[in-house]
Amino acid sequence: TQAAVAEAIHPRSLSRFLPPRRRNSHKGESGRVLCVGGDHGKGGAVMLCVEAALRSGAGLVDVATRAVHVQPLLSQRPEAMAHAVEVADEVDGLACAADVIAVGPGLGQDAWGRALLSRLIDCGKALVIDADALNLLAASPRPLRADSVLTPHPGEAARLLGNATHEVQADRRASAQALCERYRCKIVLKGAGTVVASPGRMPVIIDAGNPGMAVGGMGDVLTGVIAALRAQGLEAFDAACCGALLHGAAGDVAARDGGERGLLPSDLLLPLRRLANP
Ligand code: NPW
Ligand code: AMP
Ligand code: MG
Repeated sequence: TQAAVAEAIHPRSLSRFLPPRRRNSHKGESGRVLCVGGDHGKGGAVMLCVEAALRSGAGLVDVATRAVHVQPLLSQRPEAMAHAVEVADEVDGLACAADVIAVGPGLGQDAWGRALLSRLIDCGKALVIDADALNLLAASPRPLRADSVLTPHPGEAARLLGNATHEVQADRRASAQALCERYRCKIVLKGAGTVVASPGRMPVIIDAGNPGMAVGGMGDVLTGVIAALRAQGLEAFDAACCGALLHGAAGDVAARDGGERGLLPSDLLLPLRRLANP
């Protein structure tokens, strides 16, 4: 079957996806990303997503989050444009202005997150869907744009497939293929040996990353990276492959510098910048 074969890609391939910027390039050309998430108690997740999008080269980054997170976010990262969104329809104008929307980090699964996700799917923009947005989607599936990128870890993949984490892990390539057939979009199945899959295509295995990356917030960084690459014009499958490669390679640089144990998602931010300029 198709799931039996796959192509492995290595950080050497980054230059294939990431040409130098044009000399007279402007921020509009690098795209506008909107990051949506950060319910009460989970503001850090959307913040990591924002920082990763900026360090991966997005031209402009907006964030829609709970009011309580706006001030801390701006004092940490003034380059971000932070908007308090307590009522879901307040996100519409931001969604209209965006080239790509990253939704899910810290979104929660209550009425707030559910209403936001629903409006963002309706707005018809390119989406990168992660974390709680995947859990909400698993609970009530919706048709998605074919160029949407879903970034489940094995636990989220199991919820999306209606099986158990150990079944996902027993055949990761087949699980990624099953997800793209069910949801008709691009899948990044995370974990050691990340699998990137798209309907009718040979899956790609990412030859980068390390067990130091098994720490809360690491996936929230990946979401921002992929969204930034989409905003810079990479098509969805390329953005998914290149994003997972950049993220894994940044994790490897950070682990070489200071070891795997105690590695933090924010340690990836500067290596990301370096690797995004191959
Ligand atoms: P098990 O137990 O093996 O069946 P959840 P979350 C599985 C936000 N965050 N290999 C494993 O399942 C996120 O953005 C906020 C195998 C595990 O118990 C989300 O919105 C942070 N299994 C929200 O929190 C930092 C694996 O999944 C279960 C696996 C909840 O996200 C943290 C855990 O997953 C966090 O990012 C692997 N490689 N990886 C912040 N600073 O604000 C995962 N599993 O229950 O979906 O919870 O991923 O923590
Ligand atoms: P999340 O569970 O959403 O925070 O995502 C974790 C991120 O770290 C994903 O990009 C995983 O691929 C990566 N990661 C976690 N554990 C490992 C591992 N053992 N080897 C390589 N990458 C990992
Ligand atoms: Mg996650």
